[in-house]
Amino acid sequence: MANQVDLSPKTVTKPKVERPRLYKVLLHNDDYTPREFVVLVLKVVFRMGADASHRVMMTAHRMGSCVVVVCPKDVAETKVKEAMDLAKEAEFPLMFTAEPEE
Ligand code: TYC
Repeated sequence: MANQVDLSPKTVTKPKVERPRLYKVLLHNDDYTPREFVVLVLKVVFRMGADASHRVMMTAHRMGSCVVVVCPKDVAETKVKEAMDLAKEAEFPLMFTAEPEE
């Protein structure tokens, strides 16, 4: 009969809420870029304060690299490009990369 149509859902859909993967921006050491320039880039591009930018620069200097920030992929890639553009313009080999967080 028309009034006995089973209208109950036939499937159960599990909500799949996946967080967008975060990316880390890494600063890499080199032998040529002046320390003051690295600090300037960290301040201007990553809006870091004097103490934090100096600490991150020194960590990269001593350890070879340092995580600058963890953020969504598009932000990470934009920051890397802005920082590398400044370095290229100043003709320093300073390197930033972005990679997915584990
Ligand atoms: N090692 C550079 C020097 O001695 C300074 C430097 C620090 C360069 C950190 C890059 O990511 C870097 N002039």
